[in-house]
Amino acid sequence: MPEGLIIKGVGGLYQIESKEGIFNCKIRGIFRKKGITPLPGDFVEFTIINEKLGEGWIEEIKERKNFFIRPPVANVNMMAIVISVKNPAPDFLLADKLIISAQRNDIEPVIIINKIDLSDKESLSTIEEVYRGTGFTVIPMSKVTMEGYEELYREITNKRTVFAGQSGVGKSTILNNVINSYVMETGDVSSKIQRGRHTTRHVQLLPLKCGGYVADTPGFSLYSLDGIEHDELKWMYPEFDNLNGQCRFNGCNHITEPGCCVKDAVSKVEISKIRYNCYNKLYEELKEQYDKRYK
Ligand SMILES: Nc1nc2c(ncn2[C@@H]2O[C@H](COP(=O)(O)OP(=O)(O)O)[C@@H](O)[C@H]2O)c(=O)[nH]1
Ligand SMILES: [Mg+2]
Ligand SMILES: [Zn+2]
Repeated sequence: MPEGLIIKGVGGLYQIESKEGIFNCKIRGIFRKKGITPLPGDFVEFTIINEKLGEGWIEEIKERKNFFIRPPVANVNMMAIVISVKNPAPDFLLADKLIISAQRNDIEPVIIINKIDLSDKESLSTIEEVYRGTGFTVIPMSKVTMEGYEELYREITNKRTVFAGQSGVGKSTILNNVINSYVMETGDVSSKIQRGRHTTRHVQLLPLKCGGYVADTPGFSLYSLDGIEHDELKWMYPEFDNLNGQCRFNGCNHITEPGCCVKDAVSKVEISKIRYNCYNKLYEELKEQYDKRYK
C-alpha cells in the first residue's frame, strides 16, 4: 500500500505527499467511530481510487511520536522558540515552558533571538548568556539585516519544524521569509494566498528545498506544563544536569536544600540566574499542583 505524509487537512479532505505524488484523501468511517482524527504530520497508508484525479482513502495512521491539538500537528521534531530583544521584551518563563514541552515530546528546541537590529551588542549577549549552559542552538536573527536566516535554514533542513513564542516576536515574519527563500516553488500555490490573509487556523506543512518541512501555523503558545512532576523538572534543565550528583543531598531539587551545587553555580554566575529563577517559579507551580492533588 502507498505510504505518505499528511501535509494539510481541510474539511475532511487530507492532502498527502507520497512517492506516488500528491493525493487528496478521505478517511474511512472506522476512524471517526474510534474518535481518531488525522493530523498534518501524520504518516499514513492509503489506497488510490483515482490516479489521474489524485483521489484516495486513508487506510491507516502510523503511530505518532508526538502530537499537539492547538495547533493540530503531529510528529514534530524541531521547535523554533522565538523571543525578541525588545518589542516585546523576552518572556523567559514562556520560553522555558516551551523548551520543556519540546524536550518532553522528544523535539529539539532551537532558540531564536529576533529583532537584533533593535538592540546593542551588550543587550544581545545578555540574552545569549541565559542559554549558554543549555547546549541548545541559539540563533540571533533580524528581518532588517537578514542575519541568522542561513543558520536557521541549516538547522531546520530535514526536520519538521513548528514556530513557537509570544505574540509579536516575529514568528510570521521569519516564517514568511523562510517560505520565500527556502520552500519549494512546486508546492501548492493556494497555500500562499491563504497565508496572506493570516486567518487560517489550519496547519500546513511546507516542503523545504533541501528536505524537511516547516509548519505554517497560526502560532504556537503554551500555558501549562501538564503531566510533569515538580521533582522531575530539574531533569529538563541541562545546565543543572551537568552538576548531577554533586549536591550534598541525593535527589536535591536545588531549591532550599543546603550544600546545593546548582545554587552555588548560580551565585558564581556559572548558571544563568534568569534560568534558575524560571526554574524556581515553575517548580513552585508544579509543587502547588502536586500538593493539591494529594491533599
Ligand atoms: N525591527 C524588527 N522588527 C521585526 C523583526 N521581525 C519582525 N518584526 C516586526 O514585529 C512585528 C510583529 O511581527 P510578527 O511576525 O507579526 O510576529 P508574530 O506575532 O510572532 O507572528 C511586525 O511589525 C514585524 O514587522 C525584526 O527582525 N526586526
Ligand atoms: Mg503571527
Ligand atoms: Zn542541588
